[in-house]
Amino acid sequence: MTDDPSRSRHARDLAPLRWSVATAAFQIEGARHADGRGRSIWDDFVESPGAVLDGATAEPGPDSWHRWREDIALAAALGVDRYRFSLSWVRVQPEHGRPANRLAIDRYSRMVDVLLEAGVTPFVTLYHWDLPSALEERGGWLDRATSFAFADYVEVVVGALGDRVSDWYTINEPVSTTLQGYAIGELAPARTLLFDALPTVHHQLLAHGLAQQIIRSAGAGRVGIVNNHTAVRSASEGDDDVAAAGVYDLLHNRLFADPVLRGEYPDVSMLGVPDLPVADGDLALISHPSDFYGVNYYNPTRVGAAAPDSPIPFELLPIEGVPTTGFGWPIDPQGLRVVLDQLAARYGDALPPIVIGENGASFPEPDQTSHAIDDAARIDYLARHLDAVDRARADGLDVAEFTVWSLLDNFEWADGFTQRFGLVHVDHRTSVRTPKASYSWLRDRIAAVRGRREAGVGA
Ligand code: IFM
Repeated sequence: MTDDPSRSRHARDLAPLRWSVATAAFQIEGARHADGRGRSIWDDFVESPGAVLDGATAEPGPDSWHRWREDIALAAALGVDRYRFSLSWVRVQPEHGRPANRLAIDRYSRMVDVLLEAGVTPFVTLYHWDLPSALEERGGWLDRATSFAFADYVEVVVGALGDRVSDWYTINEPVSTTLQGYAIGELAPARTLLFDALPTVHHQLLAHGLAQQIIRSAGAGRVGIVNNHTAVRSASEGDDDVAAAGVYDLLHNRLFADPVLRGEYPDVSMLGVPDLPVADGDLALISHPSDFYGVNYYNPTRVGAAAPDSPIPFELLPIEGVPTTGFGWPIDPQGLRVVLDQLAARYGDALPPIVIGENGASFPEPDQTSHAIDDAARIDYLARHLDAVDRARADGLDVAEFTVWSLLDNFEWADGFTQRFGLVHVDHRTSVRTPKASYSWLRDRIAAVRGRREAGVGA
């Protein structure tokens, strides 16, 4: 227990940590042309030559559109409290302004029922990056109208599932959409607008606010946003590096969290861009208290001053001397603790319980296997990040849930099928699922923690 007022709770007061595993629709569903699905920016991306590293189109992959019962059985046997999955906007609303697609709604509805029957709480992500192409053609997240189109889709979903789903993430990782999707073009919609991408921050947050309002008015349970956070480290103590690290921290972390948790945007004038397109009432909606704040954490980021001719005022630098994942991301669980501490210090009482919405790692693994892959590096990664969470809770930080990304090997966006994050191996040609050693490890860990709790030993 510290004297810091933002950590006023003692570990004894915290509810037991909940366990979850996550997936996302476009990454696992495959079957892009089945059952009346419409077209999203990710269809455009995968069909653009050279955009995806291995040329994969997300099909068949896990083919969860058809094999979803296997996924639920795997989640249930793991012993998780919840399954985090996203809905495909273009399956639910293949065409904006036209009637919703009954086939998709019924299929998601069955999935919710089967999860509940299996004793696993459905935790629905309303938006995980697959914007309808028709909306992108009208400006996508640069256009305020997209926030209201999203609200229209959320009304449909909440009307269909809100009687049984009581936990909702609104928008997943708005920072990735803004920076990688609209600023530098690594992800769909592959725009390269640099700081002219910033209106997408506000329109995604407005979409979050509108969705939250709809869920609240429907009495449909608990809701919050989930963003990717990173611990930003300055390359040196020098003023230029420290200033550059501050700008990157602002862009990656504060630009999204401040309006949600503080009701205001940080000053972005140093980027030489116009103010964000905020209308009256927007910030009140965006900062309306949520039930949780979602944090996806993978790695810290080292930042230094940019070269004088660079169009951006910082440079992302490698972190030497630490192990890395298959993506080359530095492994540093202490970075997760830094993120949690920063959130507590910056937002104090305005910070609701934190839900770790994603944590996990890809490592090189074979495309085919006949046995459980011994993914010791993933076990080590997860164990060390879980230890960081346990220590944070012991120090009174209210981290309510830990979610592993991902239940399954899946389509890793621009990297296609080349990065495997799953607890369960998937043969992307046959869709056959084979649990890895990390799956058994997590199942045993969850069971052991529950066993100790039931025996009255620890939380
Ligand atoms: O696969 C992604 C996920 O869709 C969003 N968060 C990061 C993961 C790993 O890159």
